[in-house]
Amino acid sequence: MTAKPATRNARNLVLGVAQLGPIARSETRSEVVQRLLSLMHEAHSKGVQLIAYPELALTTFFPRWFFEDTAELDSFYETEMPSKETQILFDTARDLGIGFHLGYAELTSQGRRFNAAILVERDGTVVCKFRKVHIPGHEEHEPHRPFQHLERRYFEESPEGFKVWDAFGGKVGVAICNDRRWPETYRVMGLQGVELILIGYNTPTHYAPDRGQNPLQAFHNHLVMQSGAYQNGTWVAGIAKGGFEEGSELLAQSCIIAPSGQLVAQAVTTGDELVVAEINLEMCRNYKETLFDFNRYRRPEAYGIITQQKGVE
Ligand code: ING
Repeated sequence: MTAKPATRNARNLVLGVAQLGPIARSETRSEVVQRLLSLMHEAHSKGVQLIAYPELALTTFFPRWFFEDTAELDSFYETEMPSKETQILFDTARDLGIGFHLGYAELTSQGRRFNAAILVERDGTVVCKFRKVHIPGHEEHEPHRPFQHLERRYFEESPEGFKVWDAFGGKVGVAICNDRRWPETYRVMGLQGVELILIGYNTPTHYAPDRGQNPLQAFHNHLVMQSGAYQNGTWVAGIAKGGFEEGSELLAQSCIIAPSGQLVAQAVTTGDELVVAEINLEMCRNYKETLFDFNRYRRPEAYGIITQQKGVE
């Protein structure tokens, strides 16, 4: 009988990535919330302590259409969080002692629109509300496209940037969809000691500006998150809204990635699917205190170009 290998100092967290399948335009908030609750109960039965839902998890991906009528556009936004329909999600999570991440479209009382995500601790306290920094797509209606990607018309860029919060026994950060493609997203949080980054996404597999990228969507999706995880010694969770949604094939491939860059769990369907892994936040030290010891090896004084502001001649 070989001796049981000594367990590394563990700071474990049971993480549940709650991938969603398509949400129909006609689906009500309450119908969607029922799907979220079903995944939450499944997560609780599996000992999950933090469940993460995708970007814009309460509605269909509405930036695929051009709305002239503001009232119809407004119907896809939340003016309060929790709202009447999501209060049951907050109450159930608190009763079950499970924390959650939820992406949604935010319409503020000043009329400002953000692609947002809220992070709530197991006792029901709100850890943070994050707003998407990198907004992809286009601003004006482009009728020639098979479908629109009007995020730049419907959302403002976050003024706050990327922060890291003490929660779930570690240092947690949030990014949304296109944010995951920019190395700065991970490094700005890496410099703050992040140990887990939650990234919801809605990614059409058809990319109108360059169809050549279409067959590479799954590869690029994991490439950027695995690189970001490894180069900053952090866990990364990618949470998809996937499947054939209102005529658009959305990439699934939800996953949990270790600080080594390894995929430790991933979805195998394009529908509602819970992906669970027990992650050891202490594993981040294996990279943060060796290869990526920023204080010892990183050379900001040699990176002159990175300090230039956008558009500076
Ligand atoms: N979606 C996409 C994303 O960055 C996109 C935009 C689509 C980029 C297809 C590349 C290819 O994943 C959002 N919502 O940011």
